[in-house]
Amino acid sequence: MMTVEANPFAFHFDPTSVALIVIDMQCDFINPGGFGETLGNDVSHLQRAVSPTKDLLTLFRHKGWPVIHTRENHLPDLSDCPPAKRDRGSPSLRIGDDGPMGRILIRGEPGAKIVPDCTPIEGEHVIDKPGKGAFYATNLDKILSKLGTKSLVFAGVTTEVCVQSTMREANDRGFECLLIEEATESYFPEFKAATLKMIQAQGGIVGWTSALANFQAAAS
Ligand code: TIU
Repeated sequence: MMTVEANPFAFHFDPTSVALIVIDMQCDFINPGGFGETLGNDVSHLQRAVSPTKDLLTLFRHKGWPVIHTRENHLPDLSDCPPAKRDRGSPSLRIGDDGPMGRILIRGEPGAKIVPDCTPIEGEHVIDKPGKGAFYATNLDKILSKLGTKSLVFAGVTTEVCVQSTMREANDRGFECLLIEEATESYFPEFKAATLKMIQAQGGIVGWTSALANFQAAAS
């Protein structure tokens, strides 16, 4: 077992049953001109998560531990996009509209791709998902079961939307979940801070958080 100095207390994991899940590190959320910006967000906040996520990827690849990437997107005909999602609010462009990085949040378009620093490599799993949580309408549960995963290390964006939705469901499904604090960001710094606190509260009600350096120290 390996032990990470974490919050609210130490996180123990077996290196034979750990996996990294990197949530939605896509141009549509992180770069100007994508889905995130159409919603009125300042996307520059998310850039901070890129380098720490790259460091985590490097560590897992070096160790030979499994890596799963997710991408939020929709089929070109929008058949997997609930009208309630596309029609909500007054974004500058809606899902499926043409934008500077191709059609907004559509599979295969430049905006839906993972940012270059976090690009998946051969052998890593890539899951396309229509929802915020990564278990809904995907084969994530089958992948994790095949891998024999028990502990999930989380990185990605945004902290309180797709990362938290996925982490909460993973916790319900019996996984021990650790979110790496520097490797996640929100458009709203106060929402990131609140999410970390929510995870840590009540004796780790849905998991743990830790600094990247603490995870790196434990894994070395
Ligand atoms: N809007 C926002 O904060 N997030 C999303 O829509 N998707 C993800 O978090 N990936």
